[in-house]
Amino acid sequence: MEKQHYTGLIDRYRDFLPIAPDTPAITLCEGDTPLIELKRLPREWGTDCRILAKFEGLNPTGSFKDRGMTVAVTRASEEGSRAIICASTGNTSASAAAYATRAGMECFVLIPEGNVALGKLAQAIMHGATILQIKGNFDDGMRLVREVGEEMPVAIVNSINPYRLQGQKTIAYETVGALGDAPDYHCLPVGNAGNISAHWIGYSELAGLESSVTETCESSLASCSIDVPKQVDKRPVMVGYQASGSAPFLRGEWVEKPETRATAIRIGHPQSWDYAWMAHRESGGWFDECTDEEILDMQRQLASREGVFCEPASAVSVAGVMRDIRSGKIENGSVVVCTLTGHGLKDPSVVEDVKLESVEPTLANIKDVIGSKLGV
Ligand code: AN7
Repeated sequence: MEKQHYTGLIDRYRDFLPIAPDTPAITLCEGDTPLIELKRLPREWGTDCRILAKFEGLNPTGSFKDRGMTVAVTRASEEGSRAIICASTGNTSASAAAYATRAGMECFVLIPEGNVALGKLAQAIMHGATILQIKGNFDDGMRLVREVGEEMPVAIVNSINPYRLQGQKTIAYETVGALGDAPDYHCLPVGNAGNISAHWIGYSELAGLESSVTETCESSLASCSIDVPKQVDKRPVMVGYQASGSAPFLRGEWVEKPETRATAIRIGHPQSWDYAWMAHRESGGWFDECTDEEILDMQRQLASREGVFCEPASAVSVAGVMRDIRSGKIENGSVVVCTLTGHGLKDPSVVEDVKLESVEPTLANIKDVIGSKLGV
C-alpha cells in the first residue's frame, strides 16, 4: 500500500541505506527537518552570504541523533539484540532510550555525573533507560562501553557503530534536496566527530565522488554496497567548530580534561578522529574554536533575533560562521548551511540566572509595562 504520510528516514531513503527491502523500520518519523534561512543576523553582519540553519532540534527526541539511531536500532533489532548501550553527553542517551522503547529492547546509558542537561536526562528517565551515572566524563564512559560490548550481549549504538553514520548522512541528502545543490560551506559543531564524517559521506555519495570516509566506513559494515545516483557536481567545504575548552582538533591531540558549558560537545577523545580529518582534508575545510561566551551569546541571538532556539553546542556553528564571514575566510555571496544539532528546550538552565518578578494582577500594572516597552 502506498504510504500516505512521511514515515521516517528509512522508508524515504531505504535504497541508499544498509537496510534490506523487507526489514521493518524502527522509527519515530525522524528526519525531514526544516532548512531555515537566517534573515536578521546576516543583514547585521553586512554580508550577502545566504546562511541557512538545518534545524535538527525538530527531530522526535530533539536532536540529529535520531537519524543515526533509527538505522542502528533497526539493524540491532533485526540481528536479534535484546539490548543496546551507549555512552553519552545526553542526546545520544535520549535518542537511544526512545528507539529502544520502540523496538522493545533494554537500553543502558552511561552518562557523566553533573554534566548532562536536565531535559536530556528527563528523556532517558521517561523512556525507561537504565542510567549508569559515572564519576567520570564522556570519554571514560566511551571506553567502558567499548569494553563491555566485548563481554556482554549488548549492541553499541554510539557512532563507532557505522550504521549511525549511515543514518546521519541523510542530513546532506535533505540539504541538497532543499537547495537543489550542495552549499558552498557546511558548518557544524564537532564533539565525537561522527556527524561531520556522516555529512561528508552523504555529500560524497551525491557528488558521485570517492571519499576515504565512505570507503573506510563501508568496509566496516556487514553488507553494504550502496549506489547513490549522482545528483550534484560539487561538495561543500566542511567546517567544524569546537568549544575552546574541549577542542582536540585545534590542539592536534586528544584533550584529557575537556571543559565547556556546551556539555553536548564536552568530549576530549573523539572516536571519529581519523574520519573527521579525512573530511577536513578532502573538502579543503578547517576546524576552529569558540569560547563559551561566544557560544552562549550566539545561542541567545539565534533565539531572540531569528526565532530559532537551539542548544548551546549547536550555536557554536553560527558563532564560528560569524567570525569567518567577518574575517573574509568565508567569501561574500557564499551559501552557508549550519547544522543546528539540538533543541534549546533540552537545556533550560541557560535561563537560570533570570529572575522573574511577580506583580499584582491589575490592568494598570500590565498597561504600564506594555506602555513603557512600546513608548505609548
Ligand atoms: C547537540 O549525545 O556525543 O561530533 O553523546 O548532542 O557527532 O559527536 C552528542 C554530540 C553536536 C556533536 N551537537 O556531534 C552524545 C554526543 C549536539 C550533540 C554534537 C552532539 P558529534
